[in-house]
Amino acid sequence: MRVLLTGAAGSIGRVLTVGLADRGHTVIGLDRVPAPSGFADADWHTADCTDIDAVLAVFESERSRGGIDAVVHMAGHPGEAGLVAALESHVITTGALLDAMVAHGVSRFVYGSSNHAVGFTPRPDDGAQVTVATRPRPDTFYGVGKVAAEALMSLYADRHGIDAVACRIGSFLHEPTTSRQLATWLSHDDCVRMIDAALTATTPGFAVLYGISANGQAWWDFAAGQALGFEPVDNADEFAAQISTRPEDAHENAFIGGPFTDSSVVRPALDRSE
Ligand code: 15L
Repeated sequence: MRVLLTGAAGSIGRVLTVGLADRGHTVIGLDRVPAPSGFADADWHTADCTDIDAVLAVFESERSRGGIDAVVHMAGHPGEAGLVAALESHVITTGALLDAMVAHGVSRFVYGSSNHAVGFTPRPDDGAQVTVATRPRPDTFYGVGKVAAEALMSLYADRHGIDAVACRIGSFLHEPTTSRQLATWLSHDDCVRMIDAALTATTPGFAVLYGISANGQAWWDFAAGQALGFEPVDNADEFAAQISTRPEDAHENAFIGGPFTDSSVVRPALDRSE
């Protein structure tokens, strides 16, 4: 598939660029910054996804080169900011990309959503796993942005028939380093497996899955990902012996969103210092 990858210069983007190419996809990078080394200039667009004209220009210029089959949207600020910044970073960008897809007849959208869309969900204490049917329960304005972006995807799936898969990513890291990450870790290779499955699943419509590795201590249900063909392989348990306990573990393990549920991240919705 010819895949337009937003946030291609970011940490997840760089892993996906290599991993998706290894799986036979042609990756076209899009980011606000110039191409990192390893990207042919011809396969790169420097543009801001909040700018619909810039996004449309990317789709237009790719038309003569074989077009775009799918969008993988990983661009966006990966942490907490004010509400306006969160809406721009996660919702406006998603809206601009979905509008460009409708205009150009592109029907597959894969989104880097986050566990923080349901971050204030208490961790089940009976060994049960949280499913994708749990209600949206953001822990931050970041999480609110992810919930709203998922809602837009649902709208465009119903209204325009777009296949839109929201991957609620856990902790994308080389290795887990905390107790919570024994549950939430997503390895680099499993991230590539997840996105490849979301790209190639047959007519998923609007779907949500949890983006974690095959962690023995997972709090989140694997079924939704498996239904789309995502079979994670790595397991954070392999690193458990090297992870020491910390005083903050109890708080981090109380809710899905871990440190994002801490009072230290609380700020006004309309933060005038931004
Ligand atoms: C995320 O969505 C964040 O982008 C990342 O910074 C981590 O906080 C991660 O979730 C996590 O929950 O570990």
